[in-house]
Amino acid sequence: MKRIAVVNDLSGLGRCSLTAALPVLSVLGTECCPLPTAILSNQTGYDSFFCDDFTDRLDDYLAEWQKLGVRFDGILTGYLASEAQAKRIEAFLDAFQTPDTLFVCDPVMADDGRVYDTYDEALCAAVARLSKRANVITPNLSELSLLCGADYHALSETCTQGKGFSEIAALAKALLSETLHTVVITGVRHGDEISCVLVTREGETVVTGKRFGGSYSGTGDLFSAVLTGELVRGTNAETAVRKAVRFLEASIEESYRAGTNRNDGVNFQNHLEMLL
Ligand code: PXL
Repeated sequence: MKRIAVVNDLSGLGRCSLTAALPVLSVLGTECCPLPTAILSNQTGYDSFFCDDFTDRLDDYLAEWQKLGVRFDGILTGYLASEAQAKRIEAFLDAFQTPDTLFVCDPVMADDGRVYDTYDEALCAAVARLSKRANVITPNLSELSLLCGADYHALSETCTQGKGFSEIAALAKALLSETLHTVVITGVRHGDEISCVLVTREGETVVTGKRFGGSYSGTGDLFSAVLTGELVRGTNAETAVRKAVRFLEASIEESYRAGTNRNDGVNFQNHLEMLL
């Protein structure tokens, strides 16, 4: 069975990070091995939360994994708490990333053109370093702009009019390297639709779904988990992205109709069978 290390936090409420990755990767027939970065009572979008940062425990945790000689077919990283934590994750990659490992980095930093309050310049620089050693990255439009030094507002304006895809694809293409072979720009909104732009060495593909309501907690984590599980199993990138988009579309539609609070995440559980 393929084994995937997921570097992310465990949030009791919010259906995001590890509580999103675990069921998705399991349904996809892969073993999800959490490397927990923090334990939270609930994700940070709620008015208040308890957070136990796990950074200081990571070295001991990883020492045991090294003793066991464990190998991973895939590594997926998401939200990071601090630059110090990012440095430990880089050390984890130094020890566990091999030429046979697929490293998927969700370069979480920003949304709607705004860098998250908890992300300072040093942490954003660390995320950019992680992105450079990844094989696959899944930035949203704000994160793509940061990684490319592009103007988010101009880019988002062209997208709103539904004609910005070639511009986005050109930016993503410039990021491709010997290591980085796939960029998926997620959540590009235009009218009542939302698209993902997939850019590989072979070319670009736009996958579009219907948009329901605003943004919900955890959708990026569900997306990156589906993508990672499928790619590690050998599915081609376009099929993997289409599967992820359809799964998210169904989960978000159900949540929208049920009036689910955005902080509680989406009702993905009834749609896991789409991934079987
Ligand atoms: O997936 C988003 C996410 C993950 N982890 C934590 C968060 C959030 C979103 O706000 O707060 C702790």
